Amino acid sequence: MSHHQHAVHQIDDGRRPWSADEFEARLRDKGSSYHIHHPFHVMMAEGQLTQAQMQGWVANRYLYQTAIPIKDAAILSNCPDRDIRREWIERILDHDGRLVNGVQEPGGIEAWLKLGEAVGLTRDDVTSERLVAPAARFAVQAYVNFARQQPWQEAIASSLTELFAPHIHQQRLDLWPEAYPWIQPEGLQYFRNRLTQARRDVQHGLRFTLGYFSQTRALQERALDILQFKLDVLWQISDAIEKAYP
Ligand code: AHQ
Repeated sequence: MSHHQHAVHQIDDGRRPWSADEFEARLRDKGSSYHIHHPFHVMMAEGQLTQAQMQGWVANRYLYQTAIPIKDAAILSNCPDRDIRREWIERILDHDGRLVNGVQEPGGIEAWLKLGEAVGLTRDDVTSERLVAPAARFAVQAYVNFARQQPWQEAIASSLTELFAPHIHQQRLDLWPEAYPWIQPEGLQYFRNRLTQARRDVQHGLRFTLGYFSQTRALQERALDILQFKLDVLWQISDAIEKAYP
């Protein structure tokens, strides 16, 4: 081992990085603080939300959805690696919609507005952001600023809450038709789209994170802290909605 490599390990007091399997298991263990376990989401899954609470959730989460392309563009602007940019740009197009053979796809943000109409909100109720709670806005902004200010590798790691997202999207698709028969079924298309998009996103994000952050134990622990930060962002959004719509 060259002197330099030895020096790096000394900075990490010589602790060996975890194996890729152990590192991935520790990332996945953080799923216990995913917002699917937040009381508001538990009430949602149990069919206990009123229409006002569901409308509040859709209107507040709109802010998060519109922030995703901004967040992902911030990562692109910080990333010098063309191959990674080629993959990452797909996330923006998922939300803004692709032009396919001259036909403009609506995209995820439009699908979210359709969800708003499906729960009885007008487009203006949602796009005006007048139903957005201050703390939800602050949590979303914290995520966008993280992607702007932190190294692009860290912003990629922060997207890994999507390890747990397919489950929550599937849960809505399974439960809402019976729990919330008043919600127009076409509004659920957003969740159907995310089942495949989140899985594709995670394959890329997880592969990158397991590689880059496994250089040292300290980097692996940093990745866990980054994931916890993003879990806290999502948890805080649910806190804000729960407080605004008791
Ligand atoms: O609809 C969601 C979405 O487009 C994204 C992008 C991704 C990211 O880059 O952080 N995270 C994410 C999530 C979406 N939906 C959330 C939900 O509960 O509906 C889950 C959320 C995530 O798990 O981070």
